[in-house]
Amino acid sequence: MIVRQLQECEQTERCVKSKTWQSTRLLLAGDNMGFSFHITTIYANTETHMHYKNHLESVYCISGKGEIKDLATGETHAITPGTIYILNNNDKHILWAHEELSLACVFNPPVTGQEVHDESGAYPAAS
Ligand code: 9YT
Repeated sequence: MIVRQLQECEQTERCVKSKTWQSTRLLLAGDNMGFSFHITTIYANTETHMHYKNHLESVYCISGKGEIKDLATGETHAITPGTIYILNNNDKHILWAHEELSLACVFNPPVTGQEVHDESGAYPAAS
């Protein structure tokens, strides 16, 4: 069994910071669970372009207010507490945080630890 605490992990290299977000990776590839689990904060009044070509991701909104645009269809969806969006087609998207967003994110395959977006909004493929 593995037991970890968000507030403790935030003080370690599990907490990765980028321009528009920070993410604490509570569960990583090295834990051999087949997925990774992160608590992500998206800073208020930001726009993040993402395209996880090498990963599937599910994102559950714990708190805050935002909006997501599916760039394949042009559709936008409100993100509010209780919303989950599931990038089952490696969907290219834009995420706006109208208020600070707290999100629970699951990646398959799991990320290894220090990934930040490349210029296309992706993380490298698992080796
Ligand atoms: C929602 C999203 O993908 N935000 C970017 C950070 C990502 N959740 C991560 O690496 O934890």
